[in-house]
Amino acid sequence: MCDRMCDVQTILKSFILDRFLSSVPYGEGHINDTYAVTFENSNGDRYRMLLQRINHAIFTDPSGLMNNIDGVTKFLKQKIIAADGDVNRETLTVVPTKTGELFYRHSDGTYWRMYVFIEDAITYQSIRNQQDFYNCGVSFGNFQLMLSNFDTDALIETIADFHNTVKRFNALKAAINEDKSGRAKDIRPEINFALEREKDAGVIIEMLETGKIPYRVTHNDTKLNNIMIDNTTGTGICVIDLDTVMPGAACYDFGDSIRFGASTAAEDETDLEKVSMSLKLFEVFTKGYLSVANEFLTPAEVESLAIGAKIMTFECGIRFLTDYLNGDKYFKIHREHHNLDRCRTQFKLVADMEQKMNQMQEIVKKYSK
Ligand code: ADP
Ligand code: GN1
Ligand code: MG
Repeated sequence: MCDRMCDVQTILKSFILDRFLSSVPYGEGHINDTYAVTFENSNGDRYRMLLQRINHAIFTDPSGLMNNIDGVTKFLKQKIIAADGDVNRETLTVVPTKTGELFYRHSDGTYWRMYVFIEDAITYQSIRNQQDFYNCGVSFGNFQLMLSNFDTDALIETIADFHNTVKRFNALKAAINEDKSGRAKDIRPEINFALEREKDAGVIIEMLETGKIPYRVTHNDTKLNNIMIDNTTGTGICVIDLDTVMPGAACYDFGDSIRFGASTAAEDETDLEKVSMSLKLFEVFTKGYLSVANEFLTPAEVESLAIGAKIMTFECGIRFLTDYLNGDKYFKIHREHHNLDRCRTQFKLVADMEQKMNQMQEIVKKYSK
């Protein structure tokens, strides 16, 4: 692991003094660099920790970011204790440095944090069965419910305008005009698909800004692989990747879950024939999410869910397309044209959701109280 972590010992020793045994790159996130690190304590017991290099090109205020995560996880821990839950597995636990900091700043300018490793649970890139996705809906509903009385003023915006789809759209227009990588001429169909839907970009922001729907504490990145599924029970045990927990719309979380989890193919599938939004999966997630969220959502928020799924998918497609035009500067890529492939799956899903919007709205109605 020494390409990015050249001074492993210094970084690890700033958190834990036990004997370091090994470290392996871990997970499939697009943003941070993650490692599973094994230690051995003085009794000879082995245990793992989760080490992450915070992507500080994206999260430009690592201190504010870690304060958010510390505040949210401590708040969640109180609720978990009150509900007699397992406080070490049902939320992330930040491991502070030996000097009590929430992260370590290395002399090479990189930022590192450590979490307790949640064992006997796993994240999935695609669902194994419908029950998994129902359980995810329950977990993300619960996450919003537990944070519904968290003080939003205590949170900084870790990425400004993260789900402001209008600003995302404007960034796309700028990227098309600048055409930094000279790729615009080859992707006219994708560019046109986005430009034809300019009016969609403002839909959720307008609902928030006019007060039609309230700001809530939302996760904002509710991909399937940001939820740990317990190996024994198969239920969602812990919502992870809390970097983007910020005030937002409830339908951001609902929508992003559908975008990723209700797709019949991977986010970067190149055979678009395989890509569609499964109404069956949409239904099981909606059923799980609303079984909890009916408790706090307003009627207008419930009404925003199906459209939120489309807008979040559109926004993600725009972001992949923008990054492709800008020369792949934001999302990690693993092959040439990776961001274009990702953009294409998102736009295929958007087109499919446009066809299925009435049925999606009916399903939401069926499970709302
Ligand atoms: P990214 O922001 O890059 O997506 P994540 O925080 O989601 O990074 O972490 C990447 C992966 O690492 C997750 O999908 C999950 O598989 C694993 N992971 C993250 N946190 C933990 C943890 N505390 N315990 C065990 N595995 C974890
Ligand atoms: C990124 O970090 P990860 O892989 O969970 C991105 C999300 C996108 C997602 C697309 C901070 O999520 O917003 O929806 O990729 N996170 C950030 O897969 O930009
Ligand atoms: Mg993640």
